[in-house]
Amino acid sequence: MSYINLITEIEGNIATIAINREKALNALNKVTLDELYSAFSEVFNDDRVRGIVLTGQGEKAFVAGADIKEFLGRTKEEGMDMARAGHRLFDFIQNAPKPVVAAINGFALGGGLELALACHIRIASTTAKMGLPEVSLGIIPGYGGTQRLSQLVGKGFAFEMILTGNMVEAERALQIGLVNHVVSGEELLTKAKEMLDVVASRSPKAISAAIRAINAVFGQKGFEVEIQEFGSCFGNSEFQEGVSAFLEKRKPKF
Ligand code: DAK
Repeated sequence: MSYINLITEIEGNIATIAINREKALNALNKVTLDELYSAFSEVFNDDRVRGIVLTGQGEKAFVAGADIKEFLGRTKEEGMDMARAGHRLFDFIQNAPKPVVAAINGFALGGGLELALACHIRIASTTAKMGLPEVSLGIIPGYGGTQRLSQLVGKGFAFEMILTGNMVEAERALQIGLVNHVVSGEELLTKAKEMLDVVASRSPKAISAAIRAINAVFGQKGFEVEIQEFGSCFGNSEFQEGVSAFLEKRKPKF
C-alpha cells in the first residue's frame, strides 16, 4: 500500500515506517494517525516481517507532536473522541505481536514522544531532544504519556518532565532510562535494525508472548483517567490561549 504521509520499506525481515511530513516536523495530523494504523496493521499481518523500525523523515524531527494547527475550536467531547482514536493506535503498537523500535532522529515532542513511548524500545541520535510540552498549550499529554513515561522513568522524572514541559537531550534521556541507546544520526537506523535482527533470530511465538507478559505488568485504569483529564482541558480558555500563542509564535499568558 502507498501512503500520503508515510514512507514504508521492507528489507529482509525488518520493516521501516518513516513519518514523512518534514516541513511540519512530522507532526501527527489525523491522516497520519490513520495511515500509521493501516501501515502497522499491514506489517503485523505480513509473515515476512519480524520487527519494525519507526522513525521520522529528515534530520530534524522524529515527530514534533500532534498537529497543533488541527486543535483549535475542539470541544471537550471532541477532545475525548480524539483521545480514544489516538489511544487505539498507541495501544495497537504497544500490544503488537512483533517488536517495534523507535529510532528517534530529532525532536520527539508531545504526541511524538508518546508515540515513541508506545514502542517497545527507543534508540536516539545524539542530537535528539525529547519532551512533553503540553502544559504550555493548556493541555496534558493525552496519548498515554502520563502513564507510559511514569512506567518507564519513574514518577519523579515523569513529574519533572510533564510539569515543566522542558525538553531533555539524548544523553540525559539515556541516564533516566527514557531511551535504551544513543548513537550518531548516521548509525541510528543501522543500530535499530541490528537490534531487531537479533530479536528476529529468536522464536517469534516466544517474542509475542514476552511482549504480552511484559505489558501485563501495567494496569489500564490510569489511561482512562488521562482521557477524562485531557478532555476537561480541551475547550477551556487556557487551552485556547496556549494554542493561539503557538500559532502566533508568542509566549502564552496563563
Ligand atoms: N504541529 C503543527 N506544526 C508544527 C508543529 C506541531 N506540533 N511543530 C512544528 N510545526 C511547524 C511550525 O509551525 C513550522 O511551520 P511554518 O511556520 O514553517 O509553517 C514548522 O513546523 C517548523 O517549525 P519551527 O519553525 O517552529 O522550527 P524551529 O526549529 O524554530 O522549532 C520546535 C522547532 C520543535 C522547537 C518548534 O517547532 C516547536 O516548539 N514545535 C511545537 C512543539 C510542541 O509543542 N509539540 C507538542 C504539541 S502538543 C490528543 C492527545 C495528544 C495530543 C493531542 C491530542 N488527544 C487525546 C486528542 C498531543 C499533543 C501534542 O503533541
